[in-house]
Amino acid sequence: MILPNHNPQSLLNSSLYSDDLKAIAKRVFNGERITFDEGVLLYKKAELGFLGTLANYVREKKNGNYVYFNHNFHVEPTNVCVYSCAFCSYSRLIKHRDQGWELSIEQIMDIIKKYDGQAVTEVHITGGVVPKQDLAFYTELFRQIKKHRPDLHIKALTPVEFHYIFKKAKLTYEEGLKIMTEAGLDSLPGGGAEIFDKDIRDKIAGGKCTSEEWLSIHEIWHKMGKHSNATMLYGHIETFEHRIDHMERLRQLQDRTKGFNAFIPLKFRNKENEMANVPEVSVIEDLRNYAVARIYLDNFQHIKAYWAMIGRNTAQLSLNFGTDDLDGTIDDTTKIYSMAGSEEQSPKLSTEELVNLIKTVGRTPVERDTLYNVVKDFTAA
Ligand code: V47
Ligand code: SF4
Repeated sequence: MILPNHNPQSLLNSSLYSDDLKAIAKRVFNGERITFDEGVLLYKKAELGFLGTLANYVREKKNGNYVYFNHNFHVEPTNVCVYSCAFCSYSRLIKHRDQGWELSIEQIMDIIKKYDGQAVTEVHITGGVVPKQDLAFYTELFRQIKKHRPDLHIKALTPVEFHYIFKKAKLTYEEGLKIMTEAGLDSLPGGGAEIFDKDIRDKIAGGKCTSEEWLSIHEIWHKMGKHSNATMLYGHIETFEHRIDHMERLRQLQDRTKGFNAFIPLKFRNKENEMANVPEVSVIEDLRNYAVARIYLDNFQHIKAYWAMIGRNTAQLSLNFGTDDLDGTIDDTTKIYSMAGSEEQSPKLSTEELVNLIKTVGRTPVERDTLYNVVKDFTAA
């Protein structure tokens, strides 16, 4: 097991590190924010041990020894999509819709009802974008879910879907989000952010909502007193500057609203998509990226390692490189990552497995709900 140095101050005395890196460490120990250029410098110059030690310091200051997870499952209403993002292994274009699935409200309710009597707290709903799954479809779906199970937190849809649905319904973002909330929407997942730089976004995800639209929808949502997550798709054709630019835009929005719960770096997986020629980055790069995110995003409380995407072993390792959240039990209900080549071909973990995974690296598991209220603290268990 690679462990960061648990005496972070030793970074300042070590002859291994240059003065510019030590200046960044000093700033972090003083509780100060690092700059754009310093973020880029960390990516370019700092090795894994340095980053891990610094990120672990921040992580323990913010979240102690705790690692959060929840009891959740996914619903993917369709994998047919009007868009054709180059990195997506999952979607089937409208013209190939016979190869995909498009669930009806009844079919989705059958999935929801499978969890009757089980201690799940969240349903995560997202998928492709199709004209049929419009405002009326989702508001009716949310109403039926809440009627059947009022306590189930609905974390659903991204600005990619909202932008399309609201435009079609001739609604402003404010009007549309209000209607969705009244129907039962509780919070937003972090998807669709990809990478905010326009040139790269146009190349890999052209046609769907812009970065400004993504950020605007989250800002409006936060100003309604609601919460959401943010993701970043990394390890493809972007540069380190693009990653810091992405995090900088999120950091600025978070300063204004404080509405983000967690930041979730998503590793580009290259199986059977238009970008299959782009090699995947190494596990070392994954850990470095988690660490830089933890150090840079000083106003985000949680950094999530999404185990279904990164694989449970790397997710476990990342708990020493800045992350404090593993997402949830999932129950083999998402196909996005298995189709893109994740190690996890049937993502499903029992509470016991998640708890053991966390305890094995000496951390304390805490079951949370979507908004990070504690459901069960496993300190004594
Ligand atoms: O937006 C699609 C990504 C996202 C690939 O908020 C890919 O709790 C890598 O956002 N390689 C959807 N990534 C998933 C998502 C998410 C997942 C877990 C938890 C939360 C949360 C949010 O998946 C998409 C896109 O960025 N994605 N294809 C791929 N080949
Ligand atoms: Fe559609 Fe989302 Fe896949 Fe893009 S990433 S093609 S928007 S399902």
